[in-house]
Amino acid sequence: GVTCEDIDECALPTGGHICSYRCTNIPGSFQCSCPSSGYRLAPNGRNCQDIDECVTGIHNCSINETCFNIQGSFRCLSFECPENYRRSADTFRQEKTDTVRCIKSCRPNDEACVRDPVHTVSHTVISLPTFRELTRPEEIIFLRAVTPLYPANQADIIFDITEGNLRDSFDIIKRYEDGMTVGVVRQVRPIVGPFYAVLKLEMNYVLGGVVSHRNVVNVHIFVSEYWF
Ligand SMILES: [Ca+2]
Repeated sequence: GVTCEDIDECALPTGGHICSYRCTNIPGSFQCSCPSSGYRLAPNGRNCQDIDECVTGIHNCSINETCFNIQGSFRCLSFECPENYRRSADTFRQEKTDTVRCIKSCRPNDEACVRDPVHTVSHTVISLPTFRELTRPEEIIFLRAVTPLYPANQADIIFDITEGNLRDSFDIIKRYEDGMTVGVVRQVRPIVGPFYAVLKLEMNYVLGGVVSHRNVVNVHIFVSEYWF
């Protein structure tokens, strides 16, 4: 007779890459599995896919909270607008948006409010995998300067990260795309999750050396403990 020997696919030199998470050798084959919660096995039987709890409705967020899907989980968050700001209408309309925007709305004759260059304050949530090593910067957020408020030759736009940039893991560069100015936030150092940080960004319209208009964006960054 002929005896067949089982090949342990999981132990092959490529074994670490057969499954994106865990590999179990079974007679004649192998079986991939995913972390016990938050992921499902993809149709290819190898990769792990995040479950979008916000879409599937299995989240437990209250009516006052917004459900944000993240890799491997979800978060129920509620963002209040600061004093003198009102929630932008488009935040209400598109329920699936990952951004909450507050626009300045001064009371009549409130000069200090009018002079304050901060025009909008936003909160946005992003979810990243663990990048154990970065061969090049990973571009994660794009801030588009929507309208050239002033003639391009007079105004400058300056992007800045003002808070939350632990170990200088992120930077922000300016780029021109299709005649538009874009601020690109990049992850430049590896971060091993689970990790959470709030990165505070500023987009400043500078006219004659003075900030005439500032948009503040609070980016809530969730880094999953896995690379997928
Ligand atoms: Ca999820």
